[in-house]
Amino acid sequence: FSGNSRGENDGERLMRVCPRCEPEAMPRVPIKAKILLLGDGAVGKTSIIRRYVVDHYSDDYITTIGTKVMKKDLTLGREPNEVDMVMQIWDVLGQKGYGGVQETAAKGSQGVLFVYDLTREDTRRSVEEYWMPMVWRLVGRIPMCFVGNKVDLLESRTISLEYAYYLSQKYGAPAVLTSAKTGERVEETFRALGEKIVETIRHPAQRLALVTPPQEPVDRLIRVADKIMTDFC
Ligand code: G3D
Ligand code: MG
Repeated sequence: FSGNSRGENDGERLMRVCPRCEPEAMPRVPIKAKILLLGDGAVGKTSIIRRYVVDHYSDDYITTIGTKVMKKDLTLGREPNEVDMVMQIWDVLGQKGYGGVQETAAKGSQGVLFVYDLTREDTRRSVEEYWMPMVWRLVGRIPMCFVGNKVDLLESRTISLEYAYYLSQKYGAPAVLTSAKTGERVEETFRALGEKIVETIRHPAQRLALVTPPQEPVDRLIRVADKIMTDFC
């Protein structure tokens, strides 16, 4: 379109004539992200979520029945590129065999925290042998973060840090040592996952569900309970 004698276009002319007609800043639309916490029973998933969402830790053990969902708003990045995120955090019953409940919860998630207990080696093995294959089979390689929890119980961190480093190198994902009890690195963990999600949205990679070994046969009773809860959830 045409310029005037000053060489301005229409928009520039409008701004000069009516300086208050600046285009309004676009409202920031928050990104909604479904986050999943997965890991064996009693590794601290519920405690980590409680610490992050309500900043509270309780020694009263409450077994999660089925699935519980909590919400947390956060702002990521730095000005002027801040991004608002609404995290929908899913706390899923972490017992092997309850595959139906876990699979229902896994669908549509954008990020996952794989939690293990630093004092129980078997829970760490399960992450690679059970939880990761399950997520990859259902939703592909979504952004993830490894969380070694209960760091407050360790006398020495050396071996745990080495293992976390190994995991992060192997899978190209952050690996952190946390304590839901003291709050150490809990917030950073969720933020790191949030950043990964934003990165993935900006630079999407093709998501593929991966081929994984067959599932272990599970106890019939668990299978029945799983079926009932899956229908219920
Ligand atoms: P889960 O949701 O993964 O099953 P929970 O695990 O959050 O219910 O926690 C299981 C137990 O571990 C609880 O203790 C809880 O208090 C404890 N726990 C969770 N996180 C931490 C942590 O960071 N440090 C320590 N020291 N304990 C933690 P109980 O004794 O009730 O079984
Ligand atoms: Mg729980």
